[in-house]
Amino acid sequence: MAIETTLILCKPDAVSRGLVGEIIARIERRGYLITAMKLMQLPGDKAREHYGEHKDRPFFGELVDFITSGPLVALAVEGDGAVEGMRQIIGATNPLTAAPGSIRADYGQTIGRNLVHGSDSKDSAARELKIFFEANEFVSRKHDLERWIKG
Ligand code: D4T
Repeated sequence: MAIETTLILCKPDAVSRGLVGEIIARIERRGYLITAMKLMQLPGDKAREHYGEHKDRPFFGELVDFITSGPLVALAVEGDGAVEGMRQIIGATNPLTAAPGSIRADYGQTIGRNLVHGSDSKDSAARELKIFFEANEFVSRKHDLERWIKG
């Protein structure tokens, strides 16, 4: 068992379309535990830091403009294999190739408006969580973890 914490963002299109509840419901139904949650408008410097790995890609400017264009909801999500598990729930980057039943397949149309972000590795998760949350903003879900996941 590898308990991991990953960063999930309900991007501005998800907030604007009223899909935050739907996304959170899917996270909770899987049994993952939310350990931090924040509704915020992301400042440009944090957006550039978050998407730093894409800084030389042609779509970098659009990416930063979009993620800062309106409020988003940031979540820290904990569970057994949560990094990979959340990528599964979210689906492939392009909604056209995302697995049926994933969030992007069910609600997305285009690659640039794909509703949700999930960290792609444990290292990315550790880096990204620090951009969105201070250490004192996490709660312990130890008892829920023991009840529902560790058994
Ligand atoms: P995020 O990071 O938003 O969870 O998406 P992915 O992990 O699934 O995909 P990514 O890092 O490769 O891309 C980040 C972000 O850039 C947008 N994008 C991507 C785009 O607008 N055009 C493109 O060609 C690609 C590859 C979509 C997600």
